[in-house]
Amino acid sequence: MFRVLHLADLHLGSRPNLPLPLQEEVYRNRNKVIETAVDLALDPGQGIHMVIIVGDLFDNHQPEPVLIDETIRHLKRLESAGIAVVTVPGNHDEITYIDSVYRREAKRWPGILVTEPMPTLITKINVNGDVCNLVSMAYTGGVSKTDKPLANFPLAEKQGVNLALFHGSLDWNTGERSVPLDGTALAAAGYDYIALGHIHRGGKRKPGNSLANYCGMVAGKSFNDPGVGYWTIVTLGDGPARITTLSANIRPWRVVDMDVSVFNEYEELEEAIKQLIEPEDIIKIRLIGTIAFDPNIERLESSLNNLCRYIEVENNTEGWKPDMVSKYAAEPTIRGFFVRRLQKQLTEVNDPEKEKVIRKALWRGLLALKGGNN
Ligand SMILES: [Mn+2]
Repeated sequence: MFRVLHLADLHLGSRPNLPLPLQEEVYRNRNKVIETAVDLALDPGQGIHMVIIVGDLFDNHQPEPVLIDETIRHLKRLESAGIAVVTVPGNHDEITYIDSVYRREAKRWPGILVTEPMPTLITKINVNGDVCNLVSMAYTGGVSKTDKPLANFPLAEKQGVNLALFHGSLDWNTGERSVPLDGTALAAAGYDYIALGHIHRGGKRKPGNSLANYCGMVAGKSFNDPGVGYWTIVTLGDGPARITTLSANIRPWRVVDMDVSVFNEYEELEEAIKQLIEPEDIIKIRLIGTIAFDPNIERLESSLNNLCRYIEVENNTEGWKPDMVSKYAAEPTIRGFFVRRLQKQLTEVNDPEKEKVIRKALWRGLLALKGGNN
């Protein structure tokens, strides 16, 4: 039996889209995720025997030299402790280029560095008394044949644990740019555990009797790519593969949807947001629902920004509250005339794109008629 820390998509060296100096601070802190991962693997309480990095360890193929040195230093700590380390290049840190970090540093890279361009039985290693048959590949532009989903997988060995590592996707019909994997062929290969990278939000799949799993990105890099916030540990060689997760205690990029339909004025909205933000937050508030007042995004952001590390507010509301619009429409005023005119257009339009434009015009027009700089 052995326990594996399954890592992928750490994207070390990714620079967050935040204002300086916060950007630099978050960048430096986020790069420490490799040190934290190695500390976890070395924690005797975890009983980890092997660490696998299934692609996109770095955010690009030429990370800054300091980051390379630090990463190698931490991976060496694993090697020194007798923990097996396997690194698979991904699509961000592609091995394809002549100046790729994995070509330049191949000689001093700790543990096993996968370089074969097509699915191959890389090696058989002894892990905590078990034979581990390792199948993997390193996507190499112009050499790896990925015009069709990969289907040519070496069959599982009869003896030992069969572990496959792919920075690719079983979900390629969703249109993502990735190394496509044929699920039927993968099921037929009969591996015990298929460790996947590439899909940052994580998720399990069941090709045949195998267990495939995207461990996901532990530490997020943006509001759109917020990370899963947990470590993935897999137990192998003792019955079917078992996955356990462990909270990484990494501050997430928080995204909160707030329905503004219940508020009657700006001050109520501002107060409600104040109640939910924490001092350590890097947070995005998405306003949804219908609205009865001008949410004034700039005013919100500037009055809330010193209550946390960073706040972004996005107006995703559908527009004005219907009862408010009806009330305006009944007025014998220019505003009433404007609303009636746009309402008429809304009943006549049958193109959804044009309808969007009219709703936007109703929104902007009413803001303008309330005065101010709109
Ligand atoms: Mn990735």
